[in-house]
Amino acid sequence: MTADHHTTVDHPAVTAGPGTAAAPAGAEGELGQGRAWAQAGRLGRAAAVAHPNIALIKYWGKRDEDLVLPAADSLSLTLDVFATTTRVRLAPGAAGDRVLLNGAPAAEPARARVVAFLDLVRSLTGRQAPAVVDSRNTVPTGAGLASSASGFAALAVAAAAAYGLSTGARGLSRLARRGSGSACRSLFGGFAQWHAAAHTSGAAADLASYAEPVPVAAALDVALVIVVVDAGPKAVSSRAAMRRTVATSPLYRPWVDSSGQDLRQMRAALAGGDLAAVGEIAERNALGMHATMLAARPAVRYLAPASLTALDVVLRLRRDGVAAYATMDAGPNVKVLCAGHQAHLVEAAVRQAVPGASVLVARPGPGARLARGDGG
Ligand code: 2P0
Repeated sequence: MTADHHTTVDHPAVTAGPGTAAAPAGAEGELGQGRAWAQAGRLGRAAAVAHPNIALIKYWGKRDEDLVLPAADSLSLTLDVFATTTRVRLAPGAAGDRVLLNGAPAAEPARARVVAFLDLVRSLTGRQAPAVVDSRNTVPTGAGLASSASGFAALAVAAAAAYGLSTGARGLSRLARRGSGSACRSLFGGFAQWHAAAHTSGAAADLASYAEPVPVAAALDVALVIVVVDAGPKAVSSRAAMRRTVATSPLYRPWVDSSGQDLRQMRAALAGGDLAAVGEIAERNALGMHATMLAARPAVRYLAPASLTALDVVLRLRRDGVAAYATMDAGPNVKVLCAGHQAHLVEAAVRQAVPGASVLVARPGPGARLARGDGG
């Protein structure tokens, strides 16, 4: 960790904007400055909960691997399902960090990523104690269902509180980003945009690259029907896949350029409450991202036969007048964006057409926050 990283992460707290659930309710004020936060720092232990987010405008490719700076802005919806709860307890006498994932010692490379993240928090706070991290996911890990987003968002909040880092939601978003890019968006509830700050580099970009809530028309009623066609871990990690895509895909640059336009149009569609436009933009952005991977050398193909069956159902629903739009991440599972009041129609159609898939309906969920209990 360089001195640069040490000084640049530690910037003044910024009040979380409207639409975020990161700030605890009541008089405690902003996450990172309330009484519960101060107490966690004194006791050296904290627990936090975070939910995954699904990008409607995708993050795919970094311009700085060390600082986790993306090539382009992305925009996501935080869900109300698949929460991760993470407890961090400082263990001053221990020989090193202990990392538990769903009750068992974490395997590599997950363990090393958590230890590197704790090293970053230690460098920011000057507290050198090792820690015990106990993280519990309610989502299959590594299956393209955003477990690293909820995982590192919860870890960022719990570790920052336990080590006594005083910062706001924006600082925590920047911190979570260093663990896993998409995690910076899970600090916030509902829709959030992660700024790439592509016009800057190094320390200035590190300061400017965070997520924040996006204004959305109050009337916009959305649900995401999640079609899990395969819950197993993927063959190629998203980190490796995006690296290969950036390095070898001739379609990558054109997609990044069109993604900027998608993002501007998406913001307008969300502000206007135009579900059809939101869905169309999200679907083309996701399929374009998969096209960049298919053109990588060698190709990265996450689409499975059952994924295509699910995509066909979405087209059929639209032909039948149901506003349903697909998005996919670094895995074979399909997420269908639709109106909340029509989610049951989409769910039934998918269940019938994709036997063997597990299907559940998610809705907009809250941002990362300290959990009840002291994390002990
Ligand atoms: C996203 N994905 O925007 C995109 C779309 C997958 C496809 O963010 O290397 O686990 O830890 O920064 O955040 C998955 O990438 O990658 C991801 P790292 P991350 O949600």
